[in-house]
Amino acid sequence: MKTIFTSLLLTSCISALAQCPVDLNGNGTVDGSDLLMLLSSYGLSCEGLPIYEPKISEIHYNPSTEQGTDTEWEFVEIYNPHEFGLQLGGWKLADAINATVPNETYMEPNSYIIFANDTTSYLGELPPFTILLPFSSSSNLHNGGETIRLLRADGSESNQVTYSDYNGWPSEPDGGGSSLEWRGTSYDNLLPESWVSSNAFGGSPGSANSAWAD
Ligand SMILES: [Ca+2]
Ligand SMILES: [Ca+2]
Ligand SMILES: [Ca+2]
Repeated sequence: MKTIFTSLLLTSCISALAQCPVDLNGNGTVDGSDLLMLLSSYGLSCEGLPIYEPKISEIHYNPSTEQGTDTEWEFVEIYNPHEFGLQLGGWKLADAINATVPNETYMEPNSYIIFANDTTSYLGELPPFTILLPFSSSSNLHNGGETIRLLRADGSESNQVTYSDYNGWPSEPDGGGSSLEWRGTSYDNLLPESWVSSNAFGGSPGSANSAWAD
């Protein structure tokens, strides 16, 4: 009887983990330690499970002519707001621009990756330990707006932002000198009202956005 109960419990645990294959401890794999966290904190339900993934946090789609050309200075920033580091090898940006995160890339807690149209512009310009990666050739950010998708290594979508320069989106980032900055973790970054133009000329690549200051 006891054996049957144990095996039933084990079966339901395994099916719980299969339904919500979440890398709870952010170590890059879903395994027994995630199962233990799942059971101790969330029981057998996936409801309320946190998702530890980065977010698209800043878009510099039309640098001002004072700063230079778009080809030199465009960037997209993603931010890991979690207390866990994240394995991001094989993740991609798609649609507006294409870029691939190299295998074995580890994103520290509370850190940033900058995808730059021209990485040489940002060499030595970013805070230490900011990961700097290139757009793949021939992609760029349209000045009228488009969709940026952040894809997991398996190709599924983690996050997307369709930015614009009107319809509730701030227009200053469209060549006025500032970037488009996400207001932070309590704002849905899909919505225009969750974005503001940066206080800093050229934005805040690799650093906290203007609206996050205390
Ligand atoms: Ca420009
Ligand atoms: Ca542009
Ligand atoms: Ca920033």
